[in-house]
Amino acid sequence: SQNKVYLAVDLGAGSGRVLAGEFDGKHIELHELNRFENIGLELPSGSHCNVPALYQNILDGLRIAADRYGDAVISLGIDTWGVDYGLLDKDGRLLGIPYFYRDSRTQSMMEKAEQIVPKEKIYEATGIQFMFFNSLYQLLSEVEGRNSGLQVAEDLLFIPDLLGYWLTGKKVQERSIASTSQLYNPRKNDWDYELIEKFGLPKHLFKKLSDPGHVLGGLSEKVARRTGLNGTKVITVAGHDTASAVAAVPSQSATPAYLSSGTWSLLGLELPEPVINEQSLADGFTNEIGVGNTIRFLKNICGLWLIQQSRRYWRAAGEDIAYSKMAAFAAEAEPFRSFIDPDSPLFVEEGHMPEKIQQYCKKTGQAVPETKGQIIRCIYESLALRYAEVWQKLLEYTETPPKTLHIVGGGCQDKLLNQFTANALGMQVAACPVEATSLGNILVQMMNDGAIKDLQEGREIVLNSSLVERYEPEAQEAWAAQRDRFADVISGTARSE
Ligand code: LRH
Repeated sequence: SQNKVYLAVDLGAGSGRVLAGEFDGKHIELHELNRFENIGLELPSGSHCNVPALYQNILDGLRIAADRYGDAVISLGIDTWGVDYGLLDKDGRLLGIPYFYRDSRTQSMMEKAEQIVPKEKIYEATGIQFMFFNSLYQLLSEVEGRNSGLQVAEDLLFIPDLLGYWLTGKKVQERSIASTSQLYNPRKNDWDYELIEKFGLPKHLFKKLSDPGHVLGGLSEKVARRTGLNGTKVITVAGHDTASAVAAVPSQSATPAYLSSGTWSLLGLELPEPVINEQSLADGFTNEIGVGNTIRFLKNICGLWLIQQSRRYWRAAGEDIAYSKMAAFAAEAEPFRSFIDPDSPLFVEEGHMPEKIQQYCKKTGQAVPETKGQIIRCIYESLALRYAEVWQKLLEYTETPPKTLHIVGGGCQDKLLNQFTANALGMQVAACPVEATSLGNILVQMMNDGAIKDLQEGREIVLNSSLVERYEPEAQEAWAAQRDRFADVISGTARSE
């Protein structure tokens, strides 16, 4: 009999893709149907996300799926980066082009929010890490600016919900993506209406939440005609990409440890219940919602953004260097020359990354990296040492420390960084799968379809479908010394949570 095919639409802040997962009863084989860049729109009103262009690219991917797989396509699911959203009027029309989270409109909104509700109270209610771009601060900037869209909006849809609406005509707010807003209460399993009211946000925008694994609807007639897909259902998967990625972590542990490595590095544990207390607030840990209402207890660390931005800088100067080449440069450079704090506010905004890294090193009295290799090595080692710092803290939250850290996502292709991570943490690292996000997206569709009974079974299928590479810690004495040096270097500099 024919294999079943599930489609995953997976959009990151940097790029998007449509993939097909073919399931033969034992393994999932992924095929990329369409890959495209997620290019922001710089307009007089700010930095926007070109959702209409993403939508066209999704439709192109679906057409390819129809040509290639026809009736074998069972369903599709959509996941995207967190926090961003669109507002709709009473007729379902988009009110303005959605903003990109790095837009400067959230400047000083965190302080503003804390004047209205104390930081401790916001954390107590939501358990979410304070990041300047959370939907809360984006929405607060709209309240402050008396944004006309917000005043007439009938619906607020996060990006995966919005794209799902365009495909099906059905509107929902899905729980995992809603939990990234910092307006969701993981203990009440609902929006925190008290916060919503205190911040002056229209209450009617926060509706009944839907869980991953339900049928959103069939493709609208228009979409079916345009793509040639008939009878394909859209399933509400874990709309937050990180939630989908963690769903596919091939771990057998009771509290799986993962590093979802992309533009951001999300390092944490999967826990059954939220952990919201003074210590987790001080440590800056977040409690996002996963498949099956699990908790992603993790920290957002500035990740490959540093590498992506450096690459872009050199490309603008006329040198297009592949990521593999960048890693090769780093491998040849002298070890432990200088460190940065990846989470310094200096690196948050776009542009001039290598120069900013040099500035940081100069300011902290270190050797200034000059060559590309020195700069990239500085990023890699600093990332690994930052992971180690966060890992030490994470260990305080579990009585059964996992023996392996699973690195998933695009960043797990970077062998040098994987090895550095094993060295810095002093533990085994298992790298794979690269496309964890799409696999997690597909697993939820398979649960809906009855092809698998639960996530546990799904994770076993992922393990059987991928080639996991293991890295054992090396050079432990040298790295232990560098952990202390790293702590000294960064101790005097500011940190954005
Ligand atoms: C990763 C991610 C992360 C969020 C950020 C906005 O793509 O979803 O989990 O914090 O983007």
